Amino acid sequence: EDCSGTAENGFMLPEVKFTKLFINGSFVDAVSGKTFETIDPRTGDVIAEIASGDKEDVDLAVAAARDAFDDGKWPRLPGYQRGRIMMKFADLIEQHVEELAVLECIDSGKPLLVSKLVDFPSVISMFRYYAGAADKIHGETLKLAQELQGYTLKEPIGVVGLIIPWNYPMLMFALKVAPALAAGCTMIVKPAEQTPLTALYCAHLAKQAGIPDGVLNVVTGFGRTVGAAISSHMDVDKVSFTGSTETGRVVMEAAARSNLKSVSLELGGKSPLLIFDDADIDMAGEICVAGSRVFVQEGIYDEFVKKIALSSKEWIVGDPFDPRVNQGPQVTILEAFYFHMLLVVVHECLPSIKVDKRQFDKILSYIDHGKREGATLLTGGKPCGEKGYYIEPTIFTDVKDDMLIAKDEIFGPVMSLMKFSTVEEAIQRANYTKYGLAAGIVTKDLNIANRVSRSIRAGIIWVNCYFAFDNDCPFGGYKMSGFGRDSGLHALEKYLKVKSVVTPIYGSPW
Ligand code: TXE
Repeated sequence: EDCSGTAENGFMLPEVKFTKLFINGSFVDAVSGKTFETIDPRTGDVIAEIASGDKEDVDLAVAAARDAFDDGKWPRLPGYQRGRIMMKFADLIEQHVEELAVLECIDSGKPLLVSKLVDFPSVISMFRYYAGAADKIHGETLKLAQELQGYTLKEPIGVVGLIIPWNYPMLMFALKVAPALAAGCTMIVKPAEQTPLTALYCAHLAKQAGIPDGVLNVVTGFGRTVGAAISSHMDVDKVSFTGSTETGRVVMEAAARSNLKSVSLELGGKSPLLIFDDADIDMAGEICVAGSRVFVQEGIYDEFVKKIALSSKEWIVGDPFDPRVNQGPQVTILEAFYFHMLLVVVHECLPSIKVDKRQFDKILSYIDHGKREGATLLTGGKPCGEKGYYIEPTIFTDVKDDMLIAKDEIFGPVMSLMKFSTVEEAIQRANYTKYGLAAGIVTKDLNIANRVSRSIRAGIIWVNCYFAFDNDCPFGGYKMSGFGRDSGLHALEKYLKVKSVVTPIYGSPW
Protein backbone atom coordinates (compact mmCIF):
# COMPACT_ATOMS: atom_id res chain seq x y z
CA GLU A 1 0.00 0.00 0.00
CA ASP A 2 1.42 3.37 -0.97
CA CYS A 3 0.82 5.73 1.91
CA SER A 4 3.50 8.29 1.13
CA GLY A 5 1.10 10.40 -0.91
CA THR A 6 1.86 12.65 -3.83
CA ALA A 7 4.48 15.30 -3.65
CA GLU A 8 2.56 18.49 -3.01
CA ASN A 9 -1.14 17.68 -3.06
CA GLY A 10 -1.88 21.01 -4.66
CA PHE A 11 0.18 23.09 -2.24
CA MET A 12 2.60 25.61 -3.63
CA LEU A 13 5.96 24.81 -2.16
CA PRO A 14 7.47 28.04 -0.88
CA GLU A 15 10.73 29.38 -2.16
CA VAL A 16 13.38 28.86 0.51
CA LYS A 17 14.65 32.41 1.04
CA PHE A 18 16.83 32.08 4.11
CA THR A 19 19.64 29.55 4.01
CA LYS A 20 22.57 31.39 5.59
CA LEU A 21 23.73 31.96 9.15
CA PHE A 22 22.10 34.92 10.88
CA ILE A 23 24.81 36.78 12.80
CA ASN A 24 24.65 40.33 14.10
CA GLY A 25 21.54 41.12 12.10
CA SER A 26 22.77 39.85 8.71
CA PHE A 27 22.57 36.63 6.75
CA VAL A 28 26.11 35.46 6.07
CA ASP A 29 27.89 32.41 4.65
CA ALA A 30 29.79 30.15 6.99
CA VAL A 31 33.43 31.23 7.34
CA SER A 32 34.44 27.93 5.74
CA GLY A 33 31.94 28.43 2.91
CA LYS A 34 30.57 24.95 3.61
CA THR A 35 26.92 23.98 3.29
CA PHE A 36 24.80 20.94 4.08
CA GLU A 37 21.61 19.62 2.55
CA THR A 38 18.28 19.76 4.28
CA ILE A 39 16.07 16.90 3.14
CA ASP A 40 12.33 16.49 2.60
CA PRO A 41 11.56 13.35 4.63
CA ARG A 42 8.48 12.63 2.50
CA THR A 43 10.59 12.02 -0.57
CA GLY A 44 14.23 12.04 0.49
CA ASP A 45 14.77 14.99 -1.91
CA VAL A 46 17.06 17.92 -1.14
CA ILE A 47 15.09 21.08 -0.26
CA ALA A 48 17.98 23.50 0.04
CA GLU A 49 21.68 23.92 0.81
CA ILE A 50 22.12 25.47 4.23
CA ALA A 51 25.23 27.21 5.59
CA SER A 52 27.17 24.77 7.74
CA GLY A 53 28.52 26.68 10.73
CA ASP A 54 31.54 25.74 12.79
CA LYS A 55 33.55 27.03 15.74
CA GLU A 56 34.62 30.25 13.94
CA ASP A 57 31.00 31.09 13.17
CA VAL A 58 29.97 30.42 16.76
CA ASP A 59 32.80 32.72 17.90
CA LEU A 60 31.43 35.49 15.67
CA ALA A 61 27.87 34.94 16.89
CA VAL A 62 28.95 34.89 20.54
CA ALA A 63 30.98 38.08 20.06
CA ALA A 64 27.93 39.78 18.52
CA ALA A 65 25.68 38.54 21.33
CA ARG A 66 28.21 39.66 23.96
CA ASP A 67 28.45 43.17 22.44
CA ALA A 68 24.66 43.40 22.27
CA PHE A 69 24.44 42.32 25.88
CA ASP A 70 27.20 44.59 27.17
CA ASP A 71 26.02 47.72 25.46
CA GLY A 72 22.65 47.17 27.10
CA LYS A 73 20.52 47.72 23.99
CA TRP A 74 18.36 44.75 24.91
CA PRO A 75 18.91 43.90 28.61
CA ARG A 76 18.60 47.53 29.73
CA LEU A 77 15.65 48.33 27.54
CA PRO A 78 12.62 48.76 29.82
CA GLY A 79 10.81 45.41 30.07
CA TYR A 80 7.69 47.03 28.67
CA GLN A 81 9.53 47.88 25.45
CA ARG A 82 11.08 44.46 25.14
CA GLY A 83 7.55 43.13 25.50
CA ARG A 84 6.21 45.41 22.76
CA ILE A 85 8.90 44.27 20.33
CA MET A 86 8.18 40.65 21.20
CA MET A 87 4.46 41.26 20.55
CA LYS A 88 5.39 42.62 17.13
CA PHE A 89 7.53 39.53 16.52
CA ALA A 90 4.53 37.33 17.42
CA ASP A 91 2.32 39.34 15.04
CA LEU A 92 4.80 38.87 12.21
CA ILE A 93 4.98 35.13 12.80
CA GLU A 94 1.19 35.09 12.69
CA GLN A 95 1.13 37.06 9.44
CA HIS A 96 3.57 34.61 7.82
CA VAL A 97 2.11 31.48 9.31
CA GLU A 98 1.04 29.91 5.99
CA GLU A 99 4.53 30.07 4.58
CA LEU A 100 6.17 29.05 7.86
CA ALA A 101 3.88 26.06 8.36
CA VAL A 102 4.62 24.76 4.88
CA LEU A 103 8.37 25.18 5.44
CA GLU A 104 8.07 23.32 8.74
CA CYS A 105 6.08 20.61 7.02
CA ILE A 106 8.54 19.95 4.19
CA ASP A 107 11.52 20.16 6.54
CA SER A 108 10.23 17.97 9.37
CA GLY A 109 7.54 15.76 7.82
CA LYS A 110 5.07 17.08 10.37
CA PRO A 111 1.46 17.06 9.13
CA LEU A 112 0.53 20.52 7.86
CA LEU A 113 -2.65 20.50 9.91
CA VAL A 114 -0.74 19.81 13.12
CA SER A 115 1.68 22.57 12.29
CA LYS A 116 -1.08 25.07 11.54
CA LEU A 117 -3.58 24.14 14.23
CA VAL A 118 -1.32 23.15 17.09
CA ASP A 119 2.31 24.17 16.76
CA PHE A 120 2.03 27.66 15.31
CA PRO A 121 -0.84 28.95 17.48
CA SER A 122 1.24 27.75 20.42
CA VAL A 123 4.38 29.42 19.12
CA ILE A 124 2.60 32.73 18.64
CA SER A 125 0.87 32.65 22.01
CA MET A 126 4.13 31.61 23.68
CA PHE A 127 5.81 34.81 22.43
CA ARG A 128 2.85 36.86 23.65
CA TYR A 129 2.87 35.15 27.03
CA TYR A 130 6.52 36.00 27.65
CA ALA A 131 6.11 39.45 26.12
CA GLY A 132 3.62 40.09 28.89
CA ALA A 133 6.08 38.85 31.48
CA ALA A 134 9.00 41.01 30.32
CA ASP A 135 8.03 43.96 32.54
CA LYS A 136 7.06 41.86 35.55
CA ILE A 137 10.46 40.63 36.64
CA HIS A 138 10.79 41.51 40.31
CA GLY A 139 13.27 40.91 43.06
CA GLU A 140 12.44 40.78 46.78
CA THR A 141 13.12 43.06 49.70
CA LEU A 142 15.13 41.45 52.45
CA LYS A 143 14.70 42.27 56.09
CA LEU A 144 18.15 41.55 57.38
CA ALA A 145 19.41 41.41 60.93
CA GLN A 146 21.90 43.81 62.48
CA GLU A 147 20.77 47.08 61.03
CA LEU A 148 21.05 45.95 57.47
CA GLN A 149 18.54 46.06 54.72
CA GLY A 150 18.72 44.46 51.35
CA TYR A 151 16.99 43.59 48.18
CA THR A 152 17.47 41.17 45.33
CA LEU A 153 17.72 41.99 41.68
CA LYS A 154 16.88 39.52 38.97
CA GLU A 155 19.25 40.13 36.12
CA PRO A 156 19.48 38.46 32.72
CA ILE A 157 22.03 35.67 32.85
CA GLY A 158 23.86 37.01 29.77
CA VAL A 159 24.67 35.28 26.48
CA VAL A 160 22.74 32.04 26.14
CA GLY A 161 23.09 29.11 23.74
CA LEU A 162 19.81 27.45 22.74
CA ILE A 163 20.19 24.00 21.20
CA ILE A 164 17.04 22.65 19.58
CA PRO A 165 15.95 19.23 18.24
CA TRP A 166 13.98 18.34 15.12
CA ASN A 167 10.73 17.03 16.56
CA TYR A 168 9.19 20.47 17.25
CA PRO A 169 11.43 22.89 15.39
CA MET A 170 9.34 26.04 15.87
CA LEU A 171 7.80 25.17 19.19
CA MET A 172 11.20 24.45 20.74
CA PHE A 173 12.46 27.69 19.22
CA ALA A 174 9.63 29.58 20.95
CA LEU A 175 9.99 27.67 24.22
CA LYS A 176 13.59 28.80 24.50
CA VAL A 177 13.86 32.08 22.58
CA ALA A 178 10.75 33.72 24.08
CA PRO A 179 11.71 33.50 27.79
CA ALA A 180 15.34 34.32 26.99
CA LEU A 181 14.27 37.48 25.12
CA ALA A 182 11.85 38.47 27.88
CA ALA A 183 14.58 38.07 30.50
CA GLY A 184 16.85 40.41 28.51
CA CYS A 185 19.39 37.81 27.38
CA THR A 186 21.15 37.76 24.03
CA MET A 187 21.44 34.43 22.27
CA ILE A 188 22.79 31.99 19.74
CA VAL A 189 20.17 29.55 18.49
CA LYS A 190 21.26 26.26 16.99
CA PRO A 191 18.40 24.52 15.21
CA ALA A 192 18.63 20.80 14.51
CA GLU A 193 20.51 20.03 11.31
CA GLN A 194 17.41 18.19 10.03
CA THR A 195 15.10 21.21 10.44
CA PRO A 196 16.86 24.57 10.05
CA LEU A 197 14.38 26.39 7.79
CA THR A 198 11.85 27.96 10.13
CA ALA A 199 14.39 29.27 12.65
CA LEU A 200 16.19 31.12 9.84
CA TYR A 201 12.91 32.54 8.57
CA CYS A 202 12.09 33.73 12.08
CA ALA A 203 15.49 35.41 12.40
CA HIS A 204 14.44 37.59 9.48
CA LEU A 205 11.11 38.36 11.17
CA ALA A 206 12.88 39.15 14.45
CA LYS A 207 14.87 41.85 12.67
CA GLN A 208 11.71 43.26 11.11
CA ALA A 209 10.09 43.33 14.53
CA GLY A 210 12.90 45.54 15.82
CA ILE A 211 14.95 43.09 17.86
CA PRO A 212 18.37 44.78 17.78
CA ASP A 213 21.23 43.26 15.81
CA GLY A 214 23.28 40.75 17.77
CA VAL A 215 20.47 39.89 20.21
CA LEU A 216 19.17 36.87 18.30
CA ASN A 217 21.71 34.94 16.22
CA VAL A 218 21.04 31.66 14.42
CA VAL A 219 23.94 29.37 13.59
CA THR A 220 22.91 26.34 11.56
CA GLY A 221 25.03 23.23 11.35
CA PHE A 222 25.78 20.01 13.17
CA GLY A 223 25.93 19.05 16.80
CA ARG A 224 29.56 18.07 16.82
CA THR A 225 30.54 21.43 15.27
CA VAL A 226 28.08 24.20 16.21
CA GLY A 227 26.53 22.47 19.24
CA ALA A 228 29.88 21.51 20.71
CA ALA A 229 31.32 25.00 20.10
CA ILE A 230 28.39 26.59 21.96
CA SER A 231 28.48 24.26 24.94
CA SER A 232 32.26 24.55 25.38
CA HIS A 233 32.44 28.30 24.71
CA MET A 234 34.13 30.36 27.41
CA ASP A 235 31.90 33.36 26.83
CA VAL A 236 28.48 31.68 26.81
CA ASP A 237 26.80 32.04 30.21
CA LYS A 238 24.16 29.39 29.85
CA VAL A 239 23.11 26.60 27.55
CA SER A 240 19.56 25.40 27.31
CA PHE A 241 19.34 22.09 25.50
CA THR A 242 16.56 19.79 24.30
CA GLY A 243 17.46 16.48 22.73
CA SER A 244 18.68 13.01 23.59
CA THR A 245 19.95 11.99 27.00
CA GLU A 246 23.34 10.99 25.58
CA THR A 247 23.89 14.37 23.95
CA GLY A 248 22.65 16.13 27.09
CA ARG A 249 25.42 14.43 29.00
CA VAL A 250 27.99 15.60 26.43
CA VAL A 251 26.67 19.17 26.66
CA MET A 252 26.90 19.16 30.44
CA GLU A 253 30.43 17.76 30.36
CA ALA A 254 31.50 20.47 27.92
CA ALA A 255 29.95 23.11 30.19
CA ALA A 256 31.81 21.70 33.20
CA ARG A 257 35.12 21.55 31.35
CA SER A 258 34.88 25.09 29.97
CA ASN A 259 33.51 27.94 32.07
CA LEU A 260 30.96 26.10 34.28
CA LYS A 261 28.16 27.74 32.38
CA SER A 262 24.70 27.11 33.71
CA VAL A 263 22.95 24.19 32.00
CA SER A 264 19.37 23.09 31.63
CA LEU A 265 18.47 19.88 29.87
CA GLU A 266 15.18 18.58 28.53
CA LEU A 267 15.90 15.03 27.46
CA GLY A 268 14.33 11.76 26.47
CA GLY A 269 11.37 10.03 28.03
CA LYS A 270 9.59 6.72 28.24
CA SER A 271 6.40 7.97 29.73
CA PRO A 272 3.88 5.58 31.25
CA LEU A 273 0.15 5.84 30.70
CA LEU A 274 -1.93 4.02 33.33
CA ILE A 275 -5.45 2.98 32.43
CA PHE A 276 -7.52 1.75 35.36
CA ASP A 277 -10.48 -0.62 35.27
CA ASP A 278 -13.02 2.17 35.82
CA ALA A 279 -11.73 4.24 32.88
CA ASP A 280 -13.93 5.38 30.03
CA ILE A 281 -12.50 2.95 27.51
CA ASP A 282 -13.12 5.16 24.47
CA MET A 283 -11.39 8.08 26.07
CA ALA A 284 -8.53 5.81 27.10
CA GLY A 285 -8.27 4.57 23.52
CA GLU A 286 -7.91 8.07 22.17
CA ILE A 287 -5.45 9.18 24.79
CA CYS A 288 -3.29 6.13 24.39
CA VAL A 289 -2.42 7.04 20.80
CA ALA A 290 0.27 9.09 22.42
CA GLY A 291 1.56 6.64 24.99
CA SER A 292 4.77 4.70 24.61
CA ARG A 293 4.30 2.40 27.66
CA VAL A 294 0.63 1.79 28.22
CA PHE A 295 -0.33 -0.13 31.38
CA VAL A 296 -3.90 -1.43 31.35
CA GLN A 297 -5.61 -2.91 34.39
CA GLU A 298 -6.55 -6.58 34.01
CA GLY A 299 -10.34 -6.06 34.16
CA ILE A 300 -10.43 -4.14 30.87
CA TYR A 301 -7.23 -5.36 29.26
CA ASP A 302 -8.74 -7.75 26.70
CA GLU A 303 -11.47 -5.37 25.62
CA PHE A 304 -8.93 -2.57 25.38
CA VAL A 305 -6.59 -4.60 23.18
CA LYS A 306 -9.48 -5.37 20.81
CA LYS A 307 -10.51 -1.71 20.59
CA ILE A 308 -7.04 -0.39 20.04
CA ALA A 309 -6.34 -2.96 17.32
CA LEU A 310 -9.48 -1.80 15.51
CA SER A 311 -8.89 1.91 15.88
CA SER A 312 -5.25 1.69 14.83
CA LYS A 313 -6.52 0.67 11.40
CA GLU A 314 -8.10 4.12 11.10
CA TRP A 315 -4.84 5.95 11.54
CA ILE A 316 -3.79 7.32 8.21
CA VAL A 317 -0.10 7.41 7.59
CA GLY A 318 0.90 9.53 4.68
CA ASP A 319 1.86 12.77 3.07
CA PRO A 320 1.86 15.49 5.72
CA PHE A 321 0.28 17.90 3.25
CA ASP A 322 -2.76 15.66 2.99
CA PRO A 323 -5.44 16.93 5.40
CA ARG A 324 -6.78 13.38 5.83
CA VAL A 325 -3.55 12.27 7.44
CA ASN A 326 -4.04 11.47 11.10
CA GLN A 327 -7.77 11.33 10.86
CA GLY A 328 -9.75 9.20 13.25
CA PRO A 329 -8.65 9.38 16.86
CA GLN A 330 -5.98 11.94 16.03
CA VAL A 331 -8.38 14.53 14.69
CA THR A 332 -10.49 14.33 17.81
CA ILE A 333 -7.42 14.96 19.87
CA LEU A 334 -6.36 17.79 17.61
CA GLU A 335 -9.70 19.47 17.96
CA ALA A 336 -9.55 19.11 21.71
CA PHE A 337 -6.19 20.82 21.70
CA TYR A 338 -7.39 23.58 19.50
CA PHE A 339 -10.47 24.43 21.46
CA HIS A 340 -8.86 24.21 24.83
CA MET A 341 -5.83 26.12 23.69
CA LEU A 342 -3.59 23.30 24.66
CA LEU A 343 -0.45 22.34 22.92
CA VAL A 344 1.64 19.36 22.21
CA VAL A 345 5.09 19.19 23.65
CA VAL A 346 6.48 15.71 23.85
CA HIS A 347 6.10 13.10 21.23
CA GLU A 348 7.81 10.01 22.39
CA CYS A 349 5.43 8.21 20.13
CA LEU A 350 4.86 10.06 16.88
CA PRO A 351 1.67 8.68 15.37
CA SER A 352 2.81 8.70 11.79
CA ILE A 353 5.87 10.24 10.34
CA LYS A 354 9.46 10.33 11.36
CA VAL A 355 12.23 12.45 10.21
CA ASP A 356 15.25 10.86 8.65
CA LYS A 357 16.77 7.64 7.45
CA ARG A 358 18.80 7.12 10.63
CA GLN A 359 15.72 7.44 12.83
CA PHE A 360 13.74 5.24 10.43
CA ASP A 361 16.33 2.44 10.65
CA LYS A 362 16.51 2.82 14.44
CA ILE A 363 12.73 2.38 14.83
CA LEU A 364 12.67 -0.69 12.58
CA SER A 365 15.49 -2.29 14.53
CA TYR A 366 13.55 -1.74 17.78
CA ILE A 367 10.50 -3.39 16.21
CA ASP A 368 12.68 -6.34 15.26
CA HIS A 369 14.06 -6.52 18.74
CA GLY A 370 10.57 -6.53 20.23
CA LYS A 371 9.63 -9.52 18.09
CA ARG A 372 12.79 -11.38 18.99
CA GLU A 373 12.31 -10.73 22.70
CA GLY A 374 8.92 -12.42 22.53
CA ALA A 375 6.45 -9.53 22.53
CA THR A 376 3.36 -10.09 20.38
CA LEU A 377 2.93 -7.80 17.41
CA LEU A 378 -0.70 -6.70 17.49
CA THR A 379 -0.63 -4.28 14.55
CA GLY A 380 1.83 -2.58 12.22
CA GLY A 381 5.52 -3.31 12.38
CA LYS A 382 6.48 -2.49 8.80
CA PRO A 383 7.55 0.47 6.71
CA CYS A 384 4.95 1.67 4.26
CA GLY A 385 4.96 3.73 1.11
CA GLU A 386 7.46 3.61 -1.70
CA LYS A 387 9.15 6.89 -1.02
CA GLY A 388 9.94 8.70 2.18
CA TYR A 389 10.35 7.30 5.66
CA TYR A 390 6.98 6.09 6.87
CA ILE A 391 6.31 3.40 9.45
CA GLU A 392 2.97 1.82 10.27
CA PRO A 393 1.58 2.55 13.74
CA THR A 394 2.90 -0.42 15.68
CA ILE A 395 1.48 -1.97 18.84
CA PHE A 396 3.05 -4.76 20.87
CA THR A 397 1.21 -6.72 23.57
CA ASP A 398 2.68 -9.13 26.14
CA VAL A 399 5.51 -6.69 26.73
CA LYS A 400 7.67 -7.29 29.80
CA ASP A 401 9.14 -4.38 31.77
CA ASP A 402 12.69 -5.50 31.01
CA MET A 403 12.34 -5.72 27.24
CA LEU A 404 14.26 -3.12 25.28
CA ILE A 405 11.07 -1.81 23.64
CA ALA A 406 9.71 -1.06 27.14
CA LYS A 407 12.91 0.59 28.38
CA ASP A 408 14.41 2.66 25.56
CA GLU A 409 13.02 5.80 24.07
CA ILE A 410 12.17 4.69 20.53
CA PHE A 411 10.86 7.98 19.21
CA GLY A 412 8.60 6.39 16.68
CA PRO A 413 5.05 5.05 16.36
CA VAL A 414 5.67 2.05 18.59
CA MET A 415 3.50 1.36 21.63
CA SER A 416 3.96 -1.32 24.29
CA LEU A 417 0.85 -2.60 26.02
CA MET A 418 1.20 -4.16 29.48
CA LYS A 419 -1.27 -5.62 31.96
CA PHE A 420 -1.33 -4.81 35.68
CA SER A 421 -3.56 -5.71 38.63
CA THR A 422 -3.13 -3.34 41.60
CA VAL A 423 -2.54 0.38 42.04
CA GLU A 424 0.73 -0.32 43.90
CA GLU A 425 1.96 -2.48 41.07
CA ALA A 426 1.04 0.19 38.52
CA ILE A 427 2.98 2.86 40.41
CA GLN A 428 6.01 0.66 40.89
CA ARG A 429 6.15 -0.44 37.26
CA ALA A 430 5.44 3.05 35.92
CA ASN A 431 8.43 4.31 37.89
CA TYR A 432 10.61 1.46 36.65
CA THR A 433 12.43 3.65 34.13
CA LYS A 434 15.48 5.86 34.12
CA TYR A 435 13.33 8.62 32.63
CA GLY A 436 10.75 10.93 34.18
CA LEU A 437 9.38 13.30 31.56
CA ALA A 438 5.62 12.77 31.74
CA ALA A 439 2.90 10.31 32.72
CA GLY A 440 -0.80 9.85 32.11
CA ILE A 441 -3.59 8.40 34.24
CA VAL A 442 -7.06 7.42 33.06
CA THR A 443 -9.54 6.82 35.88
CA LYS A 444 -12.77 8.22 37.31
CA ASP A 445 -11.59 7.58 40.85
CA LEU A 446 -10.24 10.79 42.35
CA ASN A 447 -8.37 8.95 45.08
CA ILE A 448 -6.47 6.85 42.58
CA ALA A 449 -5.77 9.93 40.45
CA ASN A 450 -4.41 11.89 43.42
CA ARG A 451 -2.39 9.06 44.82
CA VAL A 452 -0.80 8.09 41.52
CA SER A 453 -0.09 11.75 40.61
CA ARG A 454 1.94 12.15 43.76
CA SER A 455 3.76 8.84 43.42
CA ILE A 456 5.04 9.02 39.88
CA ARG A 457 8.38 10.69 39.45
CA ALA A 458 7.78 12.71 36.30
CA GLY A 459 7.68 16.40 35.42
CA ILE A 460 4.05 16.45 34.30
CA ILE A 461 1.12 14.16 35.04
CA TRP A 462 -1.92 14.20 32.78
CA VAL A 463 -5.11 12.96 34.38
CA ASN A 464 -7.82 11.95 31.87
CA CYS A 465 -5.99 13.75 29.10
CA TYR A 466 -2.61 13.57 27.42
CA PHE A 467 -0.30 16.19 25.95
CA ALA A 468 -2.59 18.80 27.50
CA PHE A 469 -0.52 21.84 28.00
CA ASP A 470 -0.57 25.60 28.30
CA ASN A 471 1.96 28.43 28.21
CA ASP A 472 1.65 28.78 31.97
CA CYS A 473 2.40 25.12 32.62
CA PRO A 474 6.03 24.24 33.40
CA PHE A 475 7.43 21.30 31.50
CA GLY A 476 10.60 19.28 32.06
CA GLY A 477 12.04 16.13 33.49
CA TYR A 478 12.78 14.15 36.60
CA LYS A 479 15.66 11.67 36.68
CA MET A 480 17.47 11.24 33.34
CA SER A 481 14.84 13.25 31.50
CA GLY A 482 16.82 16.29 32.63
CA PHE A 483 16.37 19.37 34.76
CA GLY A 484 15.12 22.92 34.41
CA ARG A 485 11.68 23.77 33.11
CA ASP A 486 10.54 25.10 29.77
CA SER A 487 7.28 27.04 29.61
CA GLY A 488 5.60 28.96 32.40
CA LEU A 489 7.25 31.56 34.61
CA HIS A 490 9.69 28.90 35.82
CA ALA A 491 11.34 29.04 32.41
CA LEU A 492 11.88 32.78 32.78
CA GLU A 493 13.85 32.09 35.97
CA LYS A 494 16.28 29.92 33.99
CA TYR A 495 17.43 32.97 32.09
CA LEU A 496 17.77 35.19 35.18
CA LYS A 497 20.35 35.41 37.94
CA VAL A 498 19.63 36.66 41.43
CA LYS A 499 21.85 39.36 42.90
CA SER A 500 21.61 40.52 46.51
CA VAL A 501 22.25 44.16 47.33
CA VAL A 502 22.87 44.90 51.01
CA THR A 503 23.12 48.29 52.71
CA PRO A 504 23.29 49.50 56.34
CA ILE A 505 20.31 51.39 57.74
CA TYR A 506 20.94 54.96 58.95
CA GLY A 507 24.69 54.69 58.52
CA SER A 508 24.98 51.96 61.14
CA PRO A 509 28.58 50.91 61.79
CA TRP A 510 29.33 48.43 59.07
O1 TXE B 1 19.22 14.06 19.17
P1 TXE B 1 20.45 14.91 19.61
P2 TXE B 1 18.91 13.33 17.79
C1 TXE B 1 15.84 11.65 21.47
C2 TXE B 1 15.09 10.60 20.68
C3 TXE B 1 15.86 10.51 19.41
C4 TXE B 1 17.24 10.68 19.91
C5 TXE B 1 18.23 11.12 18.90
O2 TXE B 1 15.15 9.38 21.34
O3 TXE B 1 15.71 9.29 18.76
O4 TXE B 1 17.11 11.65 20.92
O5 TXE B 1 17.84 12.31 18.28
C6 TXE B 1 22.55 18.84 18.81
N1 TXE B 1 26.95 19.10 21.44
N2 TXE B 1 15.29 12.99 21.40
O6 TXE B 1 20.09 12.60 17.27
O7 TXE B 1 21.70 14.36 19.01
C7 TXE B 1 21.92 18.43 17.51
O8 TXE B 1 22.61 19.00 16.41
C8 TXE B 1 25.94 19.96 21.38
C9 TXE B 1 14.46 13.44 22.47
O9 TXE B 1 18.33 14.34 16.89
O10 TXE B 1 20.40 15.05 21.06
C10 TXE B 1 20.49 18.93 17.68
O11 TXE B 1 20.45 20.34 17.43
N3 TXE B 1 24.84 19.75 20.65
C11 TXE B 1 13.98 14.80 22.33
C12 TXE B 1 20.25 18.68 19.18
O12 TXE B 1 21.53 18.58 19.77
C13 TXE B 1 24.74 18.61 19.97
C14 TXE B 1 14.14 15.55 21.12
C15 TXE B 1 19.48 17.39 19.45
O13 TXE B 1 20.18 16.30 18.89
C16 TXE B 1 25.77 17.65 20.01
C17 TXE B 1 15.06 15.02 20.16
C18 TXE B 1 26.92 17.93 20.78
N4 TXE B 1 27.95 17.09 20.89
C19 TXE B 1 15.58 13.78 20.32
N5 TXE B 1 25.39 16.60 19.25
C20 TXE B 1 12.94 15.35 23.27
N6 TXE B 1 13.04 15.13 24.56
O14 TXE B 1 12.02 16.03 22.85
C21 TXE B 1 24.18 16.89 18.75
N7 TXE B 1 23.78 18.12 19.16
